[in-house]
Amino acid sequence: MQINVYFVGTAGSGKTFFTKAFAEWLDLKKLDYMIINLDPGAEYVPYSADFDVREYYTLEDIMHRYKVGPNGAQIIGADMIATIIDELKYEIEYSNSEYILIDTPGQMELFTLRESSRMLVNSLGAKNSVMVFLFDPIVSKTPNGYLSLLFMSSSAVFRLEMPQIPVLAKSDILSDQEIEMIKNWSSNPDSLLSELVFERKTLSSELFAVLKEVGFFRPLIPASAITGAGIEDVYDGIQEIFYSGEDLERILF
Ligand SMILES: Nc1nc2c(ncn2[C@@H]2O[C@H](COP(=O)(O)OP(=O)(O)OP(=O)(O)O)[C@@H](O)[C@H]2O)c(=O)[nH]1
Ligand SMILES: [Mg+2]
Repeated sequence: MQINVYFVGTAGSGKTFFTKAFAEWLDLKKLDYMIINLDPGAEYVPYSADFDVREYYTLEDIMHRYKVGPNGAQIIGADMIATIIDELKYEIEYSNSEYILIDTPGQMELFTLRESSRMLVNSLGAKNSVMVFLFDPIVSKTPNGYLSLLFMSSSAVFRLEMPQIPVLAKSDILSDQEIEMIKNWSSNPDSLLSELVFERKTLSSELFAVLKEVGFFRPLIPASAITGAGIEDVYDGIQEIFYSGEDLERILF
């Protein structure tokens, strides 16, 4: 079975390095994979990509060709993903790898909100896809920051309609206490509610209740691309989604 693993998260949350660390872990397990870079703006990637969107276009090309600034170019670049789908699909089929690791563009909305990404996901197979969502460790340290990221991770599920594994990224820069505190918020929402600081109490507590009710709170997996901590748990999470016989619709809330 071919499994597509999308690494998604806010800018700088660690997607690219996590893709690399996950690939190295698959290497150790002697599992077959392919790495795909979908970020046309990446200056440097620490892995050797089997398919790199920058071979087709880069942010710089787009800025010159369409006379736009970096933000406009990012959006055009995200939409241009649609033009390389057939080629990418062919390469994936040709490689016959079990794991397809997909490093997505810097700003998460470039991937989660654009129609071309949905086309890509559907074309490569939505049913055999999973998203590893990286929670930025610094933002996650405050109750309001963590809740905001939870909204963003929920919107990615809502938009891309695939199961998600929530990961507390770069956990090596957090203390054990901080990791425990954030993990506790993710698995025990009421512990978070008591710490949230809001001016407009009603709105926030109602939104909170919806997230809780729908089941968006799920235990975060602390992980680090530097120490390798948690990578195996992420792998186990993927196995559970695809091989435990659980109903995928249920996992999608
Ligand atoms: N301490 C620590 N630093 C990390 C880890 N993962 C990534 N970093 C650092 O965080 C920075 C951003 O990491 P990237 O993997 O490039 O993040 P990204 O989400 O791909 O970033 P963009 O694609 O530019 O949005 C880099 O300087 C990395 O060295 C980690 O597990 N621990
Ligand atoms: Mg990146």
